[in-house]
Amino acid sequence: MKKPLSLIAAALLVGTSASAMAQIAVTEAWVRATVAQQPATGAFMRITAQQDARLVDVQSPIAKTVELHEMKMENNVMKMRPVAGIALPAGQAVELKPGGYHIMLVGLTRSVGEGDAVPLTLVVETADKKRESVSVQLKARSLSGASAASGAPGAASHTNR
Ligand SMILES: [Cu+2]
Repeated sequence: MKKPLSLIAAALLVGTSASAMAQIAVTEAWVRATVAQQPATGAFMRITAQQDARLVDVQSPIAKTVELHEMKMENNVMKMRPVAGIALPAGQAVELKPGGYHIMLVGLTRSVGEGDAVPLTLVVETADKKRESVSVQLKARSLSGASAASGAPGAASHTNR
């Protein structure tokens, strides 16, 4: 899923009119703080695109790979699987949250303490296949601080590799 940043920059340069931009708004972005040696963690946020778009890739300097995941109940078991992209319908807030779609930071290169700011780059593709990247700062919250919102058995089931 990794794309060299230089390619993205090039795509942005040749992108013609500003109206073709997806104009992404990201709010309530946070990442789950980790405990020692934890290899992966989840990132969550609310994304609103002004035009139909898809979140197709994510990068972070603190993770070797970043995956898009979907979590849902199947036969009473909460399952998580990678997805190729997440649809961002125009003008509609899409929530990435525990128990639903989320961003998975895999192969953490450092631990994430509560209150840390973690940089993330979202790569979004518009309907006309133009890509743009959006920089986001995630605020690290502890498990308890996140109140495990939807009661997802979250972190424990994030071991599918
Ligand atoms: Cu996950």
